[in-house]
Amino acid sequence: MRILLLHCDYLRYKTTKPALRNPPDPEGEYDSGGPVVAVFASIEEGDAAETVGRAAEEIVRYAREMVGEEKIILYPYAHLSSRLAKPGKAHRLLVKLEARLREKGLEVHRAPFGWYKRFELAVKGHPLSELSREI
Ligand code: A3S
Repeated sequence: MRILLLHCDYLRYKTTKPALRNPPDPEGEYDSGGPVVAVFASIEEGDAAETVGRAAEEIVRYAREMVGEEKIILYPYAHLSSRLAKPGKAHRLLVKLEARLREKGLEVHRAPFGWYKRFELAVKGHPLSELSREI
């Protein structure tokens, strides 16, 4: 799994068109209305439940300990890897990751899987506001 972590002043998106024949999530739109940690995630071949556990720990460490943010948006993003997992598995693992982050007490929004989206965000720009992790 590859993730890009961005500490943002805001993030908003709106689905535009389906990117898969039958997207597993409905269309939607979202506005964080304030500061949020954006987690752009590419699920890779070979990722498993254990990968999800380690990703959740990394995300909690970043959000809570490094930038002091409890609000997360988990954003499926197919552009961080050339060894992507198939959509069914990728969606399943993202749903698990969402649940794991909630269990850890974070406020989580998961963006719809399998859609093109228009999005807009503002990265805060402090030294820890951009980080990537290979898990
Ligand atoms: O590839 C088209 C859309 O399907 C989802 N997707 C994945 N996301 C993460 N990891 C994978 N292995 C995936 N396989 C499929 C994503 O929703 C993806 N859409 N252009 C963006 C949305 O703005 C996108 O990556």
